[in-house]
Parts: sequence; structure tokens; C-alpha cells
Amino acid sequence: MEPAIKYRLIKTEKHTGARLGELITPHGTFPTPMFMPVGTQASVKSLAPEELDAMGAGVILSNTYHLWLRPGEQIVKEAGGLHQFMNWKKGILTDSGGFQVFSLAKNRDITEEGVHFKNHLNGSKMFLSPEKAIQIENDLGPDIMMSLDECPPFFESYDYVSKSVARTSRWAERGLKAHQHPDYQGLFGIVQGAGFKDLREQSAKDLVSLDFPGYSIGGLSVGESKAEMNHVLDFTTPLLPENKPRYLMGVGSADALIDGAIRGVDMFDCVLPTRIARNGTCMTSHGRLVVKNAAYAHDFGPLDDNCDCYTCRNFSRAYIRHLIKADETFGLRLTSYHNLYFLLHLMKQVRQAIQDDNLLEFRQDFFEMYGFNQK
Ligand code: PRF
Ligand code: ZN
Repeated sequence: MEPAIKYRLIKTEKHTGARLGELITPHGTFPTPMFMPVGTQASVKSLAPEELDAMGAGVILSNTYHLWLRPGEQIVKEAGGLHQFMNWKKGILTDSGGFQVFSLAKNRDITEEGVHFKNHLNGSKMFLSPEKAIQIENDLGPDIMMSLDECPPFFESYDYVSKSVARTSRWAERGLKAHQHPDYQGLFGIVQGAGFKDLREQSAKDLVSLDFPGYSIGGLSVGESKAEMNHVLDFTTPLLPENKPRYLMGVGSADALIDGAIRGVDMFDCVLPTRIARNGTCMTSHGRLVVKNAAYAHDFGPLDDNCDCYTCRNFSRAYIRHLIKADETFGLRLTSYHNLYFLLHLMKQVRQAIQDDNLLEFRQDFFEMYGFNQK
């Protein structure tokens, strides 16, 4: 059987671990490193699929947890799957629900069997097991699915994380056995282990022995510093097979995308660009810009003078500020469009820099303009 998801490594950058490649999925082939916009409820908030397509998105992310609770995976299945349901023709990846249970649900209780918790919408009792997560993902029909994992806090004790990693490995194996469509849905294993090198090694070893078509790196960007995250990536990506994609979960700040790519990460996702867009914060080549601020009331220039997105080509800071102040939803659409375009375009520049073997110079220039201190 041909695997559903294939990764092709095109080249490794000369001076870093960055990889230029492509991800071949049942819904198209996409260049990596790439950023995946998040559409938690089968919608990238405020944007139409045509708009995501126009800005160059190749894969979007959705959530097992949310779609299971509402509208229920059976309705999505009845629609013909998530692609049909939301009319998105390119790649879709779903998270397994574990992380969302830990961040949203009340009274959660983790056992060997799975996670008991209370539905955050209506308080009813629910149970998510590794097999149940896979059944839901099989019914939703994304191209890429995640195994059920536990994401322990970064500063949890060694003893706890050690037991948690072992359980996440057993859950990954149970999920793999329950998976019904390995021919058209690729299931990834998720490496955990917080900041402990030997636990990350154990986790990677367990998962690699199960031969997943791709590997996620979880448990990062959960409150640790950027330096700590980069340190964990430094020793984690080399544990993963060269011929499989690596996905760093829930990371979406511009600096972290560049630093992740430098360490050999191929895929990223985060709600950050769309979330901050909805409170009027824009990512620009000169750093973050809070367009709501009074300073922009008379500013008829674009959000970012280096951006050629639909928003920046057509609308001014003053206009967008006015829309947001007046609670016009169009304003949030414009900032959401720009922020996603900004990260997709950033990844395009990163791919070009890998091609040209000048990623460190690119990083230096970008960080200088963005206003980050180097490290
Ligand atoms: N596990 C899963 N989803 C995630 C994470 C994780 O560790 C993270 C951590 N940044 C974000 N989303 N399943
Ligand atoms: Zn723009």
C-alpha cells in the first residue's frame, strides 16, 4: 500500500538544518516549510476558501474536539467529509482533540484508557480514547490526522512527564491499529517529553518504530521561553527520519517560524495571526502594529509597506482603524487576510532563502527590521 502522505526532500540549506521539500497529499502537493491557517470550526474565521486559496494556503488545520461536539462527526461524514462540508479543495489536517480537551474542558481526568471530561458547551460527560479520536478523524476525512496525545506542562516533573510520554506512545500505537484509511489519510505520531532530552529521545524512538508517515512535535510554545523551545528543537528534529515531514504544533510567531525552519521543521500552525487580527493587531515587516491606535487615524498608508496582499493593495490604516472602531466586521476580515498572507509570504521567503543558502542572512535582516533582539 502506498502511504497517503509522502514527503520529498528537495534540499537542505548549506549552513543550517532547514529543509526545502514538498508534501504530497490526496488533495495536492505543497511546498515546505509551510504555515497552515487554523479553521477550528471548519472555517478559518471570517475568510472564504477562495480567499485562502488566493493567498496561497495549501493546507489548513481543523479540530477533532470542536467538530465532534458540534455539529458531530456524523453530520460532516454525511456531507461527504470535511472538504465537501466546507468546500475546501486542498489539504486538511486535524488535531486529535487531546490538546483541546486539556485547554478547554472542565474536570478532565486522564487514565490509561483515555480522557474523561466535561463538554465545555453544555457540561455533559464525555470520554475521548485514542480509538475514538481516530474514529472521529476517519469520519471527518482530513488528509492528515493526529494521534491522541497528552501535552504535559513544560515545567512538569520528570517523573510525571516520563509516565505521560510512555502513555502517549501506547496511545499512538492504539490509534494506529484503529486507523481505517491509511491509504488516503496519513496519521502522524506526536513527540512529547517537555524539556527533557532523554524523554524526547524515548518518545521519538517509540514513535519512529511505529513508522508513521509524519511526526509532530508537541508540548512546545506552552509558556517556556523562545530559547528553551529552540533548545528542545535542536535535539528533537535530528531524532526524526529525514524522509518524513515534521510538524511543530501551535507555533505561529514570525520569529519562531524562522527559528523552527532553521532547525528542520517543515510545518507550522497557530491561531495567533487570526486571533490577534480580530483585536486589531497586525503582523508587519516592521513588527506588530496595533491599527486601532489613535496614531493611525490620519495614516492613509497600507498596514505594511512591504506587503502586496489584497488588504495592503486596497485599503489604508486609517480606513481599517475606522472599521474596527465602528465594529464593522469587514475590518477584521481585512486584518485576518493580511496577517495570514504575511506568514504565508514569510514562509515563501524562507523557502527561497533555503534555495539560495542564505537563510541566516535572511533571519538577520528580518529580525533587524522586525525589531527583535538577535540571539
Ligand atoms: N498536542 C496536540 N495539539 C497541540 C499541541 C500538542 O502538544 C500543542 C502544543 N503547542 C498545540 N496543539 N495534540
Ligand atoms: Zn498586507
